[in-house]
Amino acid sequence: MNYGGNSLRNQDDGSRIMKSVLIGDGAVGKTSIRRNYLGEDFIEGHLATIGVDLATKRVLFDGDVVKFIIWDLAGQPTFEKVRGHYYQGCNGIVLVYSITNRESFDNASKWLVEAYKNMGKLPPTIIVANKIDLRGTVDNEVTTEEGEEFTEYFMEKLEVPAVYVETSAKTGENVVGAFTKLLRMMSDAEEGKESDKFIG
Ligand code: G3D
Ligand code: MG
Repeated sequence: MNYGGNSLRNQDDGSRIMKSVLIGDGAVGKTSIRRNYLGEDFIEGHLATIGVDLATKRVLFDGDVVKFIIWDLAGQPTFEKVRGHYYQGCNGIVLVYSITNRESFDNASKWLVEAYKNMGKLPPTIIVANKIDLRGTVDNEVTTEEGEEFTEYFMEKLEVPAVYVETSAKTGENVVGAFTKLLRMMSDAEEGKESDKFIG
């Protein structure tokens, strides 16, 4: 079975397909971010047996219509085995934690290691610090500096293009900006691969 991959083309209309996967602890806002980004007009499905949501939408990117697929993985450890499958063929990763939940930040590296184990070399990744509308309302919140430092460390350690972004799925702040950055990185990575073919 083919769940997607690089340089995929939609069989219906030839448009590009980009596939990303949302990871992170439960309740950090993964589903909210995805819904906020995709708006009302998206197709969603749920694979109850393995706890995976799938949403897809045609988005305009670089003047091109792109079929953007977002897998939203359930955080339950019981699903760990089946989850591996959904990393395959992803062109981008969205790792989410909540600035109001330090544990979700501490677990961020575990999520990336899981992705790394399943994918080998990681595709472009955005590290999303969500719930910034709640800044200043909780003790021990995760700071911007910590998020940036983690992103730097991870980029060097796993040699992956990554950016740090702060969002609020509640107010919608920077949600579109975050996905636009990811699409840009995904597209650049794909073009890099294409041009490698000609150089090599
Ligand atoms: P998940 O998919 O990662 O498990 P959800 O997380 O998207 O289901 O969100 C978990 C809860 O956090 C939800 O609240 C949701 O409304 C809230 N939430 C998500 N993003 C934000 C945000 O940016 N700011 C604030 N203040 N809340 C957010 P409920 O109460 O429905 O469980
Ligand atoms: Mg969810």
